Amino acid sequence: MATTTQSTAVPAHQLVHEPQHLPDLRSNHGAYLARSSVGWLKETSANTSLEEMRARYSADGYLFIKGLLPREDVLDVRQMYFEHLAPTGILKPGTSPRDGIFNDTQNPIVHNGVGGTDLPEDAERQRLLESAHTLPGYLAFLEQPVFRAFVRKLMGWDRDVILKRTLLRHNVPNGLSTGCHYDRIFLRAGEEFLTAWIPFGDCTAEGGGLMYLENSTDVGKAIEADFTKRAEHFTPEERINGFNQNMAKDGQLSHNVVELDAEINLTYGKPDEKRRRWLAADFTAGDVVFHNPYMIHGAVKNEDRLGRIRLGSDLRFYPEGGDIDERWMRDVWRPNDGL
Ligand SMILES: O=C(O)CCC(=O)C(=O)O
Ligand SMILES: [Fe+2]
Repeated sequence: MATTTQSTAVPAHQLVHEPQHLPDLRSNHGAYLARSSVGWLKETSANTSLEEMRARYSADGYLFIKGLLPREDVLDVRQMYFEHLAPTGILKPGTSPRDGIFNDTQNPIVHNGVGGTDLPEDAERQRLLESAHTLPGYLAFLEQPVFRAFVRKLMGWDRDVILKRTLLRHNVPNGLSTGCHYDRIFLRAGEEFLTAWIPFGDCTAEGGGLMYLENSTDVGKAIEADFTKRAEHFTPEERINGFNQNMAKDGQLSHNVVELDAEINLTYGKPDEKRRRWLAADFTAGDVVFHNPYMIHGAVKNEDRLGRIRLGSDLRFYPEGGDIDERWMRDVWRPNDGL
């Protein structure tokens, strides 16, 4: 059930809908965020004007488009991925790979995916995670002309380049999720790149979707300026390393969203400003969220009541000829690529 929270003077396309029950959001460690620190991502319908989409992206640092991609194509990738991983025992016996239901008799940590901190120890599991990134159906999905044309139109680019290193990340229920970060930590060149996060399957806020810190572009930039200052004496190799000694072990700002929220509020909150909330969504297959290099975000811990495995992919686009982090152009994701 959605209720409208703004006055009727606001044009219909700018209305923000606040369902009555905000989700319980937490990351790998720590408590749930207080409800007063939680909100919903602003939805944009696929037929919104380009001008309005650009205005939202620029003002909010993200653009959450409902139903941009054909649902069945997105679910085809989900099915393909879980058929590929099925030999690892990740799926509940008797369920379909298209549904992607976790076999909860298994230890979630053994079934860690890419990005949820440490990889599974088992070499065969790692090999399958790696080869999933070269499944022909997945690579074809990334090349969809309509989607790529949309990215160029949104950004006003004549030609786009998609980085070869995309990340297909699954998070099983009660397993580990991606920590909180902004993408520029890992992509050390170019100010203009665009990230598209695609959930492959329906995924509720509490089922491991992304959460974004509201209006955090400036905070990301301020943290980056601080890292840059503290890295002045570093060698160029150290500076380009997202895991350098300024950073947490795995380059994330934090795996505890409550702690990070308090720290950011203390350091960057202003008494006359409304406290920033963490914005989440119930995603459905076909949705895409675009975000800028400095927006702070992370994955919610997957506590899906239906046992669904969260699968998403992060794609990054640059304008052709733009300043690019070439390390991400070398190859698809590999377990030991050091990035
Ligand atoms: O899928 C995830 O867990 C993280 C995605 C992400 O950080 C991104 O798309 O930039
Ligand atoms: Fe990210």
